[in-house]
Amino acid sequence: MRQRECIAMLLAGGQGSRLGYLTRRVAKPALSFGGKYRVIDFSLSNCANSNIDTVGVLTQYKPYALHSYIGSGGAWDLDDKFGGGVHILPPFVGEGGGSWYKGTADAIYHNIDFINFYNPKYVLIISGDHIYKMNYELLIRQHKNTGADVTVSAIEVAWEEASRFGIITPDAADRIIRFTEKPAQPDSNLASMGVYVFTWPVLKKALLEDQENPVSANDFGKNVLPLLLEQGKKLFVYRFKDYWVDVGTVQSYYQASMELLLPEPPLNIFSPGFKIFSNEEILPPHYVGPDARISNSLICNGCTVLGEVMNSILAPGVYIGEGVCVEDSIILCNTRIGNKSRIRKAIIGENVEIKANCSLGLSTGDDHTKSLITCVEDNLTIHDGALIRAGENI
Ligand code: ADQ
Ligand code: ADP
Repeated sequence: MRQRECIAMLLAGGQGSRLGYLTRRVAKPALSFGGKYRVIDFSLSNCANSNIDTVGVLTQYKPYALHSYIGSGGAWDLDDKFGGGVHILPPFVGEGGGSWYKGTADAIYHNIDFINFYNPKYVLIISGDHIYKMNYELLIRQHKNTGADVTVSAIEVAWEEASRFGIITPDAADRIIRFTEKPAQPDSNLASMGVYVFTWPVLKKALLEDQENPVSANDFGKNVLPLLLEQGKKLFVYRFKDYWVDVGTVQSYYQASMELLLPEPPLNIFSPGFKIFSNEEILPPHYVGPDARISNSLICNGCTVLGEVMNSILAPGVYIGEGVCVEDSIILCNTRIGNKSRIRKAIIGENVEIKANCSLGLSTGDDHTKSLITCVEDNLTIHDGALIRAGENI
């Protein structure tokens, strides 16, 4: 019997276009984070840690890296042992050929059969774009206790950020009165995290009605939640109090990464209780050479450090040559930095080869360039002695 009380649908199809150079080759959920992880690890691990054993992963933009990374789901303890597991749900191909999903609700609509197969009472909708540790059991418990049709997980954000999110106006009992997707003039700073629990029959009916509206963008925030409010359905807020970030821009990706290096990081990846799992390749231990100097950094397996690394994150398989100085930077998988190159405040993509004597991200002295982040796209080769200024993207 495949019936489940609650299954999760993980939206992993967005490009994350504001991440520019970082997501040109992979979808945002497949982007490396914290050296050892990919962004999607956080949502998949949250499922495993919340006893949700059945997850449908909806892919769309550049899905191949994501598909091979997820594999059978075993890395997150989500394989098919008890009839659950991670199921990759590629875009729907109809009689007229394939097409892109319109919005998030369209993506779920095309997978109604998948959800019906498990005949759940509740469906948890989550996104593969967020860095957070969350026990979804608490959210689902509140959903049951309030008898809600939908519970929207939310967090207070800085007022100046509020127009990037779906904004909730609750009443005194935290029932949602109004939901506005990315309002120009927000009247509240309570932001939807894009994490919802729906009572399945309510969701199914709403998805079908939403498809009948020819002007709908078929999006949860823009269309489905406002539709349910209009119909007088019970929508409640679940207030999440912990660390949560949508790494939507280069700046927020850089900042969230660097926060891992603080003496008391707001997201603790070292806590044993609530583990974040990842499907890391098996690699040899990292090697630190005789003249190497490393401080306040995360160094993953398979790295070789012969030079100096300060306040930086090295993903698996990175090579740092002799006399190199890397500072305040994030270096992604299998990238090589040749002898005597200097790197400051940069995000260097995967499989990049920076030859010897290069200079990247060094400021020209004036304060303006000092704060800029330099990005290098995946798979590039940068020739001997190249000079790439702070804030340049290549
Ligand atoms: P956005 O992040 O702008 O806002 P959206 O671009 O719709 O929402 O993406 C939501 C998630 O779904 C992302 O993980 C994305 O990768 C994925 N996705 C988008 N379209 C998809 C598709 N067709 N198939 C599969 N996956 C898809 C949303 C909410 C806001 C809320 C923020 C919080 O709409 O109300 O405040 O998330 O980050
Ligand atoms: P950002 O987070 O920077 O706004 P997104 O990747 O979330 O960018 O893009 C917004 C929406 O557009 C998402 O729903 C995403 O899936 C969708 N999208 C991205 N690229 C395409 C594409 N080439 N065709 C159709 N939809 C796309």
